[in-house]
Amino acid sequence: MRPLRLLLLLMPVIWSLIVVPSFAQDGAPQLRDLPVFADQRHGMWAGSGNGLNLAVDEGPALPVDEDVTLDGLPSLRIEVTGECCDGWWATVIANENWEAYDLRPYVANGALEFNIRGDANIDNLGINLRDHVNTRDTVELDANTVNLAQYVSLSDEWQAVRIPLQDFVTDSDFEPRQMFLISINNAGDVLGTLWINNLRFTSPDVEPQVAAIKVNQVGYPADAEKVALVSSFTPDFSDGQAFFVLDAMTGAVVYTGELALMTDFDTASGEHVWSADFSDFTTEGTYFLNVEGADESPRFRIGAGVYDDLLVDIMRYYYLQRQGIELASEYAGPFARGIGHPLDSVAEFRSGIASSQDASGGWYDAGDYGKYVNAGALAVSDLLWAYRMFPEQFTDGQSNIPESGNGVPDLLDEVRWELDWMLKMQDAASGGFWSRVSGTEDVLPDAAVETRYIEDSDGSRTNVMPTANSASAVAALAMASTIYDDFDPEFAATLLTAAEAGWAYLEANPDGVDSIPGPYMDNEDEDNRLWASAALYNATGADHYNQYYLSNYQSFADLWQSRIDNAYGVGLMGMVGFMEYGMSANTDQAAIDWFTEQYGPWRAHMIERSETSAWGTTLLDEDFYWGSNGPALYTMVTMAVGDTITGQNDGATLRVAQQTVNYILGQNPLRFSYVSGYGIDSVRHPHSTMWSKDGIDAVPAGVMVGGANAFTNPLLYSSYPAKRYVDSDHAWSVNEHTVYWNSPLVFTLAMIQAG
Ligand code: 9MR
Repeated sequence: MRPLRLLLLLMPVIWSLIVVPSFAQDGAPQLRDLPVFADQRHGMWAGSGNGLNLAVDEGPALPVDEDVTLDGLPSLRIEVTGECCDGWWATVIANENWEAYDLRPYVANGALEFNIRGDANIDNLGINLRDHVNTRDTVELDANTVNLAQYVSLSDEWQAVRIPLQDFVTDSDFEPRQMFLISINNAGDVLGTLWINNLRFTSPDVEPQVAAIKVNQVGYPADAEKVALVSSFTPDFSDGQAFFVLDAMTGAVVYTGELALMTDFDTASGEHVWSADFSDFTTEGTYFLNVEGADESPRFRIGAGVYDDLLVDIMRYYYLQRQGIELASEYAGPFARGIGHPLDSVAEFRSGIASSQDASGGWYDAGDYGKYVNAGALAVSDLLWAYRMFPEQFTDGQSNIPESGNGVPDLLDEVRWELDWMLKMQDAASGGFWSRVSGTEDVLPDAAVETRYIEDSDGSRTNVMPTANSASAVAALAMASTIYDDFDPEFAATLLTAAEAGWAYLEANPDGVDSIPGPYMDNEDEDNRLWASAALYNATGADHYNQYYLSNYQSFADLWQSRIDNAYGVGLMGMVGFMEYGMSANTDQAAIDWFTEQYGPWRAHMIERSETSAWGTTLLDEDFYWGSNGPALYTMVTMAVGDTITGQNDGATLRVAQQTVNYILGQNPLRFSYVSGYGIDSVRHPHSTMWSKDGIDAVPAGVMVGGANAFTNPLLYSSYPAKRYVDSDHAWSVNEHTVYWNSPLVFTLAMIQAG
């Protein structure tokens, strides 16, 4: 045999001997096993009928058998008794919170694997995978059913079973991006017992490589630092290698630079990362980047006002989230709809303490239809901070909402929609605030005609107005009163009166009133009280509020060291209290000095985090929790306000803000823009009941989702925190939107636009 031919024949062997081991150490990691059942049930249903009887536990679900184990793991027991006739039994096994699995990389060579033992005569089982795609005519679609008997002959001994995913998906329209349950059922009348252990998806393959060049897919202001990133699991590029900026219209090279290695191993992505700095290229236009060995980058713009449209759409998101109003097509385009949840105007109290209450208006919180006082207060605060700091960015007529043209900046009209609702959530007698309107229904808003409830009861407690939630409403209303005073003094006075009545409620309940269990439950009211006192001091100048603030602020010193939320978040508002006080008139010098002393090192630490991260944000690996895009942006709000309070003006905050926006808009390990409609590769399937069910194969532009989450969703394939994400409307822990995540993005974009 000729040597070359021998070499070619041996290539696969050489490849596996040389390249694969090196991949394992320096390269893409092996795809994680995705759990279905290991030692606990998550989502599951089981049932039987017509003469067959499947043993079930409460749920109903398959029993977990702790006595029949393998490798220290229990098993799921399928125990069928009865008479044969036309009987059936079935079970479906989902996972955490019934969220979707992203099986795409597993499909080529992966498998559903498990161990099994049992009676030989119960092997005639159908096993299938089911997806869930709201935008398809058939929302839930089964792949091909396989029969267990094709893969194993059952016996009393444990046997390992491997069912290739190809057997399920070949010639099927099944959508592996949104697999959400496994179904197992009898394929005939079979009786007996079997046990399934360690059910999981596996693959011999490694994690897929995302396209190497990462840019902000919207673009960069001409005078901003413009540093794109190039990254890959293996060292595919080199320090000093040329990169090119090309004009998208002509294809001409307009700038040449050199890649600079940032890190050999970035723990957020598992990749080598290089930077491509073209900051000194400032000519307006549309461009893309090229590097030899990589696909060309998505297009991006350089110029003035690159975020103008984006800012408007992100504001318009709130209009589209409005409850209690018909959205006319003139303003909502294809997303026009009738009044959602019309019975909010006669909401009932869960405790039945009183007759109905008008709780209409405000924004739906997120992909669900809840309306929450503390989450809303945070969104209001961010949006009003944006106006307070950068008023020239917000004009009347800017966002095509019904109030456009009324002489008031559209942003303030929009926020007023929420404030009016918040006022309705206040109890006139005590001044306290009920915390939420719940009652999510899985239908379009205008079809949601069931009674909605103000949640005010918890066991024997009735008419509960939690003090943490009440204090957050007080703070938001007090802050708003100072801003609306310029446009509508009467409304501003109403807001202030409500805020002061709310403060009286807080004073009447010094020991606090606990929350109602459920979303955004918050039993620590001190931070909200601090926030409220500062906002009321700013609004009134009354010494009483000043004294409260001065007596309490130092007990929040640990916020400057806290790693949680970087700055603030729902239920964690002490930092915003500092911000409110710092921006007030006639402040106590010692309190301002204290702020300045604490803020300096905190700010330096945040800048250091940004400089240390290849991706330029302040997120540490441990910050990739539910809604990670939020804290990255909250940090920017705190830095911008903190800089103003302390007179800091070195440009670092703007730089970090730009990098954070770059990250959100596609300069991230997934090369993915987390804002719908902005970027060639951007969010298309946010978790949202109304946009999933409206029959429109598109979602509004300007919706930012929560982003990578390494903690609560074990169904995502990547081993690296910044890649734990899937654009699936069935994956709410990574792909939901909220009013309090879009809000710091409004702020941060306004900051960048203001320059
Ligand atoms: O943002 C919330 C996150 O921190 C929690 O872990 C999660 C589970 O309780 O809930 C998130 O908030 C959701 C809220 O409960 C309901 N509206 C949508 C919110 C965003 O997903």
